[in-house]
Amino acid sequence: MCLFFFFFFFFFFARIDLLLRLRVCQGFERTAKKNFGGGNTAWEERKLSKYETSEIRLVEILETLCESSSFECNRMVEEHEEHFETWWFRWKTEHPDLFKWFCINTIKVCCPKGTYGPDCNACVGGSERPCHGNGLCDGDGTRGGQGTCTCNHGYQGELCLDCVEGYFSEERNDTHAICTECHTSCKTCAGPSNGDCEDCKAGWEKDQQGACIDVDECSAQSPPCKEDQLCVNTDGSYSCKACDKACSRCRGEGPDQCLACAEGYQDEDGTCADIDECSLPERVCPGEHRECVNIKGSFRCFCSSGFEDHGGVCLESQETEADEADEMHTGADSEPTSLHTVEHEDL
Ligand SMILES: [Ca+2]
Repeated sequence: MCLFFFFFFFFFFARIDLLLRLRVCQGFERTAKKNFGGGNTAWEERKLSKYETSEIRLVEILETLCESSSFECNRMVEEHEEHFETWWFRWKTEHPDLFKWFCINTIKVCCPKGTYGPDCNACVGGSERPCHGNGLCDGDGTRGGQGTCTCNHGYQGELCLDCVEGYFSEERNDTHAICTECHTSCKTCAGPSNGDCEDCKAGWEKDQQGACIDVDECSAQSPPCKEDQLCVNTDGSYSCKACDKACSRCRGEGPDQCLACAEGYQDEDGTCADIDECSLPERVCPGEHRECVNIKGSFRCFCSSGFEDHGGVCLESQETEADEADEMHTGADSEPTSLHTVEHEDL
């Protein structure tokens, strides 16, 4: 329940703060201009003065406080209408800042910027620059929160004055700190370039000058990729890409970049091309009534039309009346020949 109210007030009054500050000013400005039409007679000045403090002008201002669609804001204005009237007729001159008078001092829901909690204490790092300008103060501007800091990226510590790993301190004293990101090659550093690294990140190593440079993993004695993969070096890393199907080893992409051809392929003028096994002098689909179909990198054997595979032997199909009756019952599609007898795919 407490948490609900915290969030409710936090978001609600963060919005009210902005709305009040902006809209009241706009309201004042707009309605203030209304009677500055022209001339400068005493009569006009009296009339202006009257309008300036009139309830009509208050109503006009209150009407512009909230977006018409913002139910919560409108309800709040309605709920506290008396407060606004009191302020308008009694405190406006003494406390011209409506936000401060209303939200901070009267209904005690807000705190001044840079302060938090029931007593509006200063945030860590002081109310002027909470978290030393490098983070967000918990509960800033509200009656809730702890006043502690959530540091911006690159900063750490209770006071947000220390740099995280991978950042270096450009400036640092008791109240100010600027942390800047290291060069992408550094794990830790003292400056912005790769020559300023204290330690290199994984995938980078120090050269003779002490700067961190990329490790070319692909040119290592035992490259990190599999034999049938292409190694691609990248800054700080590497990647492994499958060679073309036609290659068992490769130096680049495509069948013309093979170092050796994959099974089922052979070198033809520097490119690994499919072998047509079916046209080889030696029959690859032995046995009677067996036929061969060439496919990329392989071939298939199947029984000729009218024959079926029975344990590796193609025998004449024997479609009995019983079989036909069976098929009529099940409605199953019948395949006249078996195309699935022997497969040599992707060898
Ligand atoms: Ca690399």
